[in-house]
Amino acid sequence: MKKLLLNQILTITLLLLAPALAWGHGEAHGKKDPNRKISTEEHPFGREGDPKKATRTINVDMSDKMRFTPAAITVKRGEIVRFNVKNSGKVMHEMVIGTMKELKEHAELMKKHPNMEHDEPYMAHVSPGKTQQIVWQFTKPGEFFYGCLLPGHFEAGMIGKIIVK
Ligand SMILES: [Cu+2]
Repeated sequence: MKKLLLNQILTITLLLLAPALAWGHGEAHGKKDPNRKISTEEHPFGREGDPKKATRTINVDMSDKMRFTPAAITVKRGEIVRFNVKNSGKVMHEMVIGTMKELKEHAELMKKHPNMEHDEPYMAHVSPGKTQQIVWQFTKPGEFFYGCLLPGHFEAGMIGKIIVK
């Protein structure tokens, strides 16, 4: 009798979990698609990097205190960096790499269209408790930034700096 009850509980738990698991799979589209080719598009702040050629790994943490840790990163020109972007908060966060001008424009756009779906090689939209990767090659020297462009987060200081030497 007790065993039967346990089985029922397990079945119910699995049924409740199923949509969550399916949702997790849904996130595997876009740039997470394993058959997708690496973009060759050049941006003012570099280009997408081949994960197999990554020469450095940097762990970036995002928190509900609206902060990135670390908040400043120095890389060498040409370096292919794998960013492991972790959301240790309880709300959605994202890391978007760009120039300050691009990030500001993008943040404005997000305010007008809060549910805007986007997925580019230079961004990681991360659910609470999850980790996602960005692999990026910094091809030009200069000062670039990364920000969380969810409404209010950028303004609250959720921003970091990348110096390419
Ligand atoms: Cu955020």
